[in-house]
Amino acid sequence: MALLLRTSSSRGPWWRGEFARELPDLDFRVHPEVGDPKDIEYALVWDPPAGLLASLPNLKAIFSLGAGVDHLFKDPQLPRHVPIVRLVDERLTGQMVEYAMLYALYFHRAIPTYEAQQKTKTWKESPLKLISERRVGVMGIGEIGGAAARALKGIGFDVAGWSRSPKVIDGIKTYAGADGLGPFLARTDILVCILPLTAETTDILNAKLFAAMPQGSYLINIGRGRQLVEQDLVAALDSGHIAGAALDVFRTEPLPPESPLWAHPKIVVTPHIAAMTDPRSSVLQVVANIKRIRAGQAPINQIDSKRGY
Ligand code: NDP
Ligand code: OXD
Repeated sequence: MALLLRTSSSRGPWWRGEFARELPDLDFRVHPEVGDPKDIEYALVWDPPAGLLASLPNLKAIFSLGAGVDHLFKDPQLPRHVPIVRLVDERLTGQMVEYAMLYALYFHRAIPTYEAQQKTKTWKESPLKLISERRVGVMGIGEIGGAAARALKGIGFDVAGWSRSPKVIDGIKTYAGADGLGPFLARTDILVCILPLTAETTDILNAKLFAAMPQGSYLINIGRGRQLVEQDLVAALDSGHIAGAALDVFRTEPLPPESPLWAHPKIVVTPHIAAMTDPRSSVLQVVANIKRIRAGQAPINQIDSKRGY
């Protein structure tokens, strides 16, 4: 019985080596070399072609190569009766936290202004707020967002979080659901989006949301590109209502050369690198879950297909 890896990266050989060490009896195959589809019990995938998973009749689990699973739900033939498991990985979470902290500090310390001034050899101080006066709002306070909120609080920001269901996190103001969104946004100077992409979160970063944030606030989007209405952000930046944005994820990836986001003076673009799955740590939870399934147990970190995350 075999595992099929489908990755858009060149990391097939790396994964093969990790599995050979951790689970030597596993027959490891890399898409498109599927062999007999009936052999495949486990699929470890990122953005699989539509119909691939449905063509594997003996699948026991679908493992996402990332924390997000929206890439799976794009496939109309996704076999929803098969357990879908996402990555919950300390290294991945740590990298996301680094990114959130990096750009929260970047905006807090007015670095975009100093970068622009350097181009014109301008020596001029900007006002410096206390970090405890800078209000950061984290949208999505699950595995990653919760860790980011705690880390941002740990370096002194005034942090709040927003989620679907009510939460209690020490030292963090929490808001939930549609009713909590307005008050959450009204107190947010730097918004960090770490939401999963679902029907409810698609286009959530739009003109109405930006209007509900204070004048001169900032956006960091490390959730998913389809959460952001890109033209609404450009309009909010051009009007000055939003002062700057750091974007790691985009509606179309790679970001097309003709996108106005590339050259916008108030936008930082990174190529979906806030975190990168590390086979050395991620293999351990896939192997642990295969062992659980072999022992007749349910895998951990299974997502709720109805909820979409
Ligand atoms: P989790 O499932 O642990 O957390 C998701 C959070 O979002 C939860 O707090 C959840 O609320 C909240 N949420 C979901 N839907 C809504 C909604 N409609 N309204 C309000 N809150 C909502 O996910 P992770 O933290 O592990 O990952 C989050 C996302 O980060 C991934 O899905 C992926 O899109 C993105 N990501 C991006 C990466 C990058 O490189 N840019 C790397 C890794 C992840 P509740 O707690 O109530 O369920
Ligand atoms: C993920 C990602 O979901 O890298 O893990 O985007």
